[in-house]
Amino acid sequence: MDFKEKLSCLKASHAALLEKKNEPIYQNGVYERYRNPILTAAHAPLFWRYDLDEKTNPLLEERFGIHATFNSGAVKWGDKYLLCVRVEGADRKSFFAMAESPNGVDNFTFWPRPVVLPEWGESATNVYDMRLTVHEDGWVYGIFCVERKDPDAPAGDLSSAVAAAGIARTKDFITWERLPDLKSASQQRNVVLHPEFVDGKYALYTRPQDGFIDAGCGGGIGWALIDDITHAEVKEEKIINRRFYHTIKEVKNGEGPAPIKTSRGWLHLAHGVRGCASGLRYVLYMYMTALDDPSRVIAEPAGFFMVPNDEEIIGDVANVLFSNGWIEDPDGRVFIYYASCDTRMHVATSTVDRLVDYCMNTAPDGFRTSDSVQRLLSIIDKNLALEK
Ligand code: M1P
Repeated sequence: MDFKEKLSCLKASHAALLEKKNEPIYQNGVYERYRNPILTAAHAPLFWRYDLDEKTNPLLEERFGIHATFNSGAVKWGDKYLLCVRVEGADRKSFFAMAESPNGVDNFTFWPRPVVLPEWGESATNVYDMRLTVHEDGWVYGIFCVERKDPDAPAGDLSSAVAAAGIARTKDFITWERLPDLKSASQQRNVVLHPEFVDGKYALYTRPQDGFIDAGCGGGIGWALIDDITHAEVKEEKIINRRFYHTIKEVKNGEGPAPIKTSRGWLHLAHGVRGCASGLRYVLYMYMTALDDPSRVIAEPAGFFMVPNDEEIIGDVANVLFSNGWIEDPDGRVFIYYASCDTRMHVATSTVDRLVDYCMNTAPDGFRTSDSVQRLLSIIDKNLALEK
C-alpha cells in the first residue's frame, strides 16, 4: 500500500471506532453497564499520533505513541458530555485532554489540542486524575495529582516521588488559571472540591498519605475547610470515611468525583483498595453524607458498588476500577464514567433515585461473617414469607 492508501485505511478505521454505537449489556437494578469502552488509546486523533506529511513520514509511522486514556473528570457543558481525560503517552507521562459526546455513552471525540496547563512551582514530572467541580463561586475547578521526584530520595532510588494536589480553574476548558498547589502537612492524592461553600469556606475531600504509594496512617478520606482557594492550605483535617480491616477498603480509599446533591443527602462515589495474591485490587463503592453537614456519613452499603468484570480486569495495571467523573442530567439520569486497569474509559448509567435507594436500603457492613449471614437470612425470610 502506498502512503495515501495507508492513510485512507487509518482514517476509515478511526472514524468507524468513533462512530460505533454503544448499548447497555448488564444491569442489576442499580445501574446499567455499557458494552464498549467509550475511550481507548485508539480514539486519540490520528493527527496527534502521526506526522501526516508524506515528505517527512513516507512510511506513515507513529511519531507520538498514545498508550492509555483513563481516569477522567466529567461535566455537562451546554448539551455536551465533557470528559477531562488522563491521556498517557508511550513515555509514561500523563496529560489532560478534553473529549466530548453528544449523548454521554458513545461518539466521544477528543478536542483537537490537549489541555495546556500552566505550571506552578517546580515543574511537575506528571499530572493526573483531574476532578472537575462546578463550584457555586462561578468557576469550574480542576483538582489533580501533581507528582514530582522526591528530593530526599537516597542516591540510586529513582522511584520515590512526592504527590500533591494541583489546583486550576477555568470557564471554557481551554484557558486554565493555575493556583498554588494545596499546602498540606502530608502528601495528598484524590483531593476533590465540594461544589458548595460550607460555613462560608471552600471544602475539600482529601486523602492524606504517608508516602507516595502508601496511605499509611492517613486513615481514609479526609475533610478540610479552606479559607482561601487561591492559597489553599489544609489547617485542620478530619477523617470522614475510614479504612477497615477485611473490607474492600482495607489498604486505601479515595474520593471519586465531586458528590451529587440530592433531597436525601450528598451521594458519593469512591474507590477502595485491598491486597490479594495478584496485587492491589481497586473497586468502586458508594456512601452518602448529610445535607446540613457533608462531612457526616449517613449511609454506606456494605462492600463494593462495581468491580472489574471479565474484560475490564486486564490492562496496564490489572484489577483496577477507578472513577473520578460522573454527570447528573436534569432528568435525574446519572452517567458514571469509570476506567479499567489504568487503560480505558467506560460508562454505566443509573439515576439519582436508584443510587439513593441503593445507598439507603442496602445494609451496611457488619465486619463479621455472622453479620453477613444474618443480613442474608433477613432477605431470604422476607421473600419466603411473600410466597406463603
Ligand atoms: O493504579 C491504580 C490507581 O492508583 C492510584 O490511586 P490511589 O492513590 O488511590 O492508590 C492513582 O495513581 C490512580 O491514578 C490509579 O488509577
